[in-house]
Amino acid sequence: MPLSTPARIVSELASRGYNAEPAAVTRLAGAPESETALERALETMPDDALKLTVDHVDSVLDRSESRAAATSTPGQDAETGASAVTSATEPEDPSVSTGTEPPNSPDVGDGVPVETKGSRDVDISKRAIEVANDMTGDSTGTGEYNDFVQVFRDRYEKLASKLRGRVNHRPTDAIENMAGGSEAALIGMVSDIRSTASGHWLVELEDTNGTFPCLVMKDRPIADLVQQLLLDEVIAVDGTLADDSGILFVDSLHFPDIPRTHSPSTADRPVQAALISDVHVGSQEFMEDAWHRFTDWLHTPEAEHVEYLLIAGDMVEGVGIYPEQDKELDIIDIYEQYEQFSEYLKEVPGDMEIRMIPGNHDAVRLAEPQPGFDEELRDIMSVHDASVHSNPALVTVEGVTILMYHGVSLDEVIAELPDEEASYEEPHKAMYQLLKKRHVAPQYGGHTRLAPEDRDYLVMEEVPDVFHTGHVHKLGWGKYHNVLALNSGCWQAQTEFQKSVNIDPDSGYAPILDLDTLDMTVRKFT
Ligand code: D5M
Ligand code: FE
Ligand code: ZN
Repeated sequence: MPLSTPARIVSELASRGYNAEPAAVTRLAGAPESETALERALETMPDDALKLTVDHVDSVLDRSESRAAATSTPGQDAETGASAVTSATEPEDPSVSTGTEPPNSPDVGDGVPVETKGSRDVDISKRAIEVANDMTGDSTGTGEYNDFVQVFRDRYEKLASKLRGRVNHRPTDAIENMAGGSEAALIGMVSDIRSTASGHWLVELEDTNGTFPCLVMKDRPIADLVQQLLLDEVIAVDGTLADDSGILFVDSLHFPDIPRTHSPSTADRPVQAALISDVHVGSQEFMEDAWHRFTDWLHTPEAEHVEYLLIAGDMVEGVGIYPEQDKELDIIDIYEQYEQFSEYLKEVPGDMEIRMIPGNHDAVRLAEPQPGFDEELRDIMSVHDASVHSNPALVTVEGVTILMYHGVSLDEVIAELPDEEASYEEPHKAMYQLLKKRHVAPQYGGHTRLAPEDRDYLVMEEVPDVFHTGHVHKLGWGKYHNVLALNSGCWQAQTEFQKSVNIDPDSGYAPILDLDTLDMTVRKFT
């Protein structure tokens, strides 16, 4: 049997009762004569060793550099691989300390490859996880015009219901018939935003009965709010009708928003979740060594409370996502990318509960909501009993409701809104805007594509306790009306495209959330 793929090497090792470091498997797979190299490596392994290490494979392959030498940088502990550990409870003030615990991975060669056992003492009977808003398998949309009408109607209804208590609104066609000069309010979807010749703002709102023009004067404080508007979001306005009742002069503007009184739920025991995204397996820039350090760390007593792993999309690099992307692919076959991703998932302690949603690099439709893959891919990714949900999905972990959304709309929010409200440097602030609009992808037709379904799965009907996104490859978090917004960075080093547009990704960080306090600690594995 030719040992051409990592999966075959792993099963060959397992059949002989050995574990292996994943990097050792990769090295063997890449060797010109992998079968011979594997035999030589096993023959020359120390008698008491049960795990084939990358160093050992390197010595067999006569490679000059070892993994530790290749990856250590000043300030890191090449021996433990744990590197610098960043720990912070306040986003503004991340204190840095250095990891001291060596990853302790007592391996038991029982035929389960690249899995370590026995270092974690967890009681899985205390676990509780529920998922809502997962539309996988329930897609009804045909992409016809009527579906769009239906989904926008549903969006309007759901978001208008959040605004009804705040204004005494009338439908657009009734407002046209009100007396000039009277007070009026309406709730509508933003269908146009224009500045007038004299610099005021004309915002057109649409409800199920028609549209109505609303004027925001440039010198009013609410003019700043117009800068935050996106097309297709639902807002309420209050104001005075012009003499001919043809336009509303706006006095106040309201977003559906998160109530300031929101009081998040917490777990009733010390338990943690690692919230990551954008692994990009299959890309030449996938940071394999950082990933190994992360999964090694998960096996240490220090990570004993980390019982959940949530991955917010872009598990693999995908194929044909961006022009010229193929030049930076390490694995060109999409199925092989998922198979390799599964190998990396196997490194995660077997007792951990894993939940994932797709992103724009994954092999599902790009239009949102994205279903949680087809049977075949779910099967490939089922190595760890991991579950896949749709993008977005609402995952409640021991009482803490986490809205998982990949985050393509963040590019849109950042492009459209002023820098102080949304920037790549502070991705959590762009997330605040989505929370305020109670919709994960308000504006349709730019970066974000929409698949019309019988209802709008992208509306935030329920207030989440935590909002978890990825996509922009920047790490940032903060609280908005008591909701923790976290954008989780990535496991991919800077790509050629990112270099060309000056995106400096935050790679190799694992944000760890205390589910009992909603405090965050960020660990760095590069
Ligand atoms: O995208 C990561 C980030 O980089 C996200 O903000 C989009 C942006 N990006 C990356 N590559 C491209 C290209 N080729 N065109 C436009 N924008 C890009 P991700 O989708 O996770 O790779
Ligand atoms: Fe990504
Ligand atoms: Zn993405």
